[in-house]
Amino acid sequence: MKPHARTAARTLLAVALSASLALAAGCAKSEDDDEGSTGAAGSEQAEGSEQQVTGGSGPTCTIADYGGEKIDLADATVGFSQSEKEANPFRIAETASIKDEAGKRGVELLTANAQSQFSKQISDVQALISKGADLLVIAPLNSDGWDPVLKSAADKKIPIVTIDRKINAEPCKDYVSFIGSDFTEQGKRAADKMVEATGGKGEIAILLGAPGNNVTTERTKGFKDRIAEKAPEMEIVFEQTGEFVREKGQQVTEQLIQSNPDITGIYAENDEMGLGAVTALKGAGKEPGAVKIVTIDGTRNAVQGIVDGSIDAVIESNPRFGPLAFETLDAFTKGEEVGQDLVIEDSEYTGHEAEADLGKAY
Ligand code: GZL
Repeated sequence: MKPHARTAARTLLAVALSASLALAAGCAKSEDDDEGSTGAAGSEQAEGSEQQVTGGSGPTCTIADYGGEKIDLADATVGFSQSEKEANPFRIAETASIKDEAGKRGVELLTANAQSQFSKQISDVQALISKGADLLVIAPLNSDGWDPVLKSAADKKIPIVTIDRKINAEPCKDYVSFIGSDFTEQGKRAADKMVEATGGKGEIAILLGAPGNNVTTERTKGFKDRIAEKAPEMEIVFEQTGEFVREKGQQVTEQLIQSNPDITGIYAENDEMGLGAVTALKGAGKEPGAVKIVTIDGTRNAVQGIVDGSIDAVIESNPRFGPLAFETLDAFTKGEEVGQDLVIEDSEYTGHEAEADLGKAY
């Protein structure tokens, strides 16, 4: 492990940057303490696809806020904790993006994957700390239960950046900053697409994400509020968690079809569950498109489902945090003021442009 610049007082780094970043594919060498592999497939991103950042006007942090000293990112070791097993393209693309950017910048990267087990994620992060990580980037599985890690990091003044899901702790104090999507807005946009696809009438079902995190809570609230606002006649007759997993999404949809054979539409809170629903509906003899399906993520298979007519719309949840995370760490460690809460804009895929847009999906 490259000797890393250590400073007596490590600073909690706030990362946020109101700028747009072009994303580029690349390769990275990383020291995986879990997977043991090195290198990363370049995340396939459409040339010139940009990650627009909003939220720079929110509360900010500076190194002076923390009384810490600057850390030279080039000499630092970054620990990355991934939450879910990389069977889900969202997680594959997210990890690749972090590895790609670390490799491009020549930053020493340690990675760990909790395989969707929260207790393992806690021990993963503790291990990254003991292996000498100067900075931590965490994709949390759950929103609660982080106190032991926050204390260990604070004791060593190791800055934590959370990406993707939020943890219930104080930004700019317990952790540095959050970088992620507006999940409530994603739910609202999914509702708009559901109303469009169904004409605002009929009975709909929700395949809920995994419990215990803000993504599921916010995607559900955004969707329900918008349906109530725009299509009060539509009735949500079924909601059950598929835990963001394809097989579970299929199993739950099989149950749904038993109890509600004439369901009008299904809102799946991620593509993997939506694809499971497609399989279940096909198995029940339903024609593609007979049940209107709207999902969230923006994976290649789901966008292909739009092309095939089995899915009506996909709202993107952009997992490509690498360029933004490292750009903001770099900016901050140079002493620039950064925000505490970075909301990344997400695109969407619908029938007309899906085929042409397939290259942008992950
Ligand atoms: C969203 C992320 C969700 C994805 C799912 O940012 O937390 O977790 O939408 C994943 O695919 O399981």
